[in-house]
Amino acid sequence: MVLPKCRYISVVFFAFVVLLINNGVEAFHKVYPHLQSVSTISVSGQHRTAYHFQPPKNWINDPNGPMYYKGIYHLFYQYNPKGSVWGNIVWAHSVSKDLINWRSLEHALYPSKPFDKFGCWSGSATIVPGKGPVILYTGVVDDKQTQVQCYAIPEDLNDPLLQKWVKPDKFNPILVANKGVNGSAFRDPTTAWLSKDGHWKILVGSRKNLTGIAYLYRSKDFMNWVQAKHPIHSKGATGMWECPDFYPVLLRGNAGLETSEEGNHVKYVFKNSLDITRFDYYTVGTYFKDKDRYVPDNTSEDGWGGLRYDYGNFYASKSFFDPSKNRRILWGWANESDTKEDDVRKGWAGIQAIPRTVWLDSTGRQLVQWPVEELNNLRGKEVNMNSQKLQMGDYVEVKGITAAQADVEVTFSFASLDKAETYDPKWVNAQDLCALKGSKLQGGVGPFGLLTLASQNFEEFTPVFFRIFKGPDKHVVLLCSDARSSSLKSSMYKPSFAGFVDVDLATKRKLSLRSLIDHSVVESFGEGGKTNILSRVYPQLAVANQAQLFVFNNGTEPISVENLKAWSMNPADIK
Ligand code: DQQ
Repeated sequence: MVLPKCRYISVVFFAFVVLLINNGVEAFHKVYPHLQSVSTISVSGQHRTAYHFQPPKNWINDPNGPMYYKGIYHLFYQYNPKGSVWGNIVWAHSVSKDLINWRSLEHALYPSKPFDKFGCWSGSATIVPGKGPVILYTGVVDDKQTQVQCYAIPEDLNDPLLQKWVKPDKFNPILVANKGVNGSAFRDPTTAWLSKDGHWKILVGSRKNLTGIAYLYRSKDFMNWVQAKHPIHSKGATGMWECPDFYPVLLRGNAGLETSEEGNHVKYVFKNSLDITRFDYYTVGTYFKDKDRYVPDNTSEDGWGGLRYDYGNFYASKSFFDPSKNRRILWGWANESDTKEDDVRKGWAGIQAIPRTVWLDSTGRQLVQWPVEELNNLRGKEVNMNSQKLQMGDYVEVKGITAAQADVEVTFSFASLDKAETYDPKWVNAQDLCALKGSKLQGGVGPFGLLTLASQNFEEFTPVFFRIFKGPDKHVVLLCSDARSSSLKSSMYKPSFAGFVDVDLATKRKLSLRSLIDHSVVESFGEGGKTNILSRVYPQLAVANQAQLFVFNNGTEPISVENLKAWSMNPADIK
């Protein structure tokens, strides 16, 4: 879809304003020099998560270099060891046998060399046959934030925990910005893939003015890298492309593929994290290997209006292939939505979303994501609801579980779509539409869904719900995760996050929803993981055993809760 002219102009204008506010320096993370090293004295537990990954204290952001090595999952992440706002960035390192329970190790990378003196920023891991894991990361060399790409290798390949990492002087930094490449917007190398022509290839995110760019580099020995004549992909008016990710997916089936796999059974996914919007966008397309160019399919809009991994708070994500279960797994960072002052008071900021298995939908138009199956091992007490009718205005409580720390799977059905409201083609922005038509506004088919983290008298609640419209050719399905009433506290970001769901209701009159509720996060998967939304929320009343969970319907068409299963979740063991 091409952006209408007025929208294009406003996008460019907005992008300029953003860049100007940042004095032309990249927007990446807001810098609060006075708070960067304010050490954490105490950690507030009220909104800490029980089963989403977070370290005991301080700031975290992007997941880095996830991999599976000798029976162990490794997660590295951007971390401020000195405080709970962004700054003093190192690669923290945690290990796990099941992606859910984690043990932290010493920091893997921290500024120690001239080429990373001002920060060890994001990057990826590649398991190089015959060599073992190699980390590629961005080193910041000066206070002007000049960026170069560096590598690190394990000190002991026999240690499955990979506890010590070294940054050899030979070949480091492996990449500096060539003439014509913006050296302060040159970062986040991808996992490498090995082409049939014997070259390793990686991408590095960048921008030239407002054009987002992913440069491609080739190497025969993984150490000497040469920039390809043209980028693998670029797009005007999208700004800096942070944390690009590029990987093959099976055309049919949900198994994952190793990053170097190629052939006719494969499509490609190209993801970038748009610094201007702070959302992760992807396209599905074709990789022309002889030319080293990626072209999105015409069913995948490229840019601001395109597909997102998640229509909520989910950024700087990174995927990896897990050979032990033949799947591709996606990690993403969920930032806080409260204020910096709150974060300093809390003594922590940032969580990782639950790792998600990712594969290509049978339509070929989009990805599907689902929480890794290991999460189910935390499920405790279970309650069920079957064939529960919901008339307009009905709220039925799901009792008997810990509603602030739960996993809920539900299928809703409806007999007819006749009452669906008419869709106005002007409603292209799902989040605005969700704000316009909240969970309490009576509809035709919907709003219906889950009311999570609700306080006793509904002073606070976070609804996750569907609303169905009659479009010109087919029905339009909206999924909302609306944080506007999530907290009585006013000074924070409470967005009405929403996305459209690509589903054909002509053949089935059902929609499914799964929500992972974990104190300050509601992470939802619509229609089996086609449209996903993570919201960060900070209830003041709907906390611990004061929180309640409901199913509800505010549409005139009766809704049936065909089947609901909800579990109290046990805490993960994260040390
Ligand atoms: N975070 C890192 C950068 C990356 C950004 C710095 C994305 O490498 O571009 O902490 O959140």
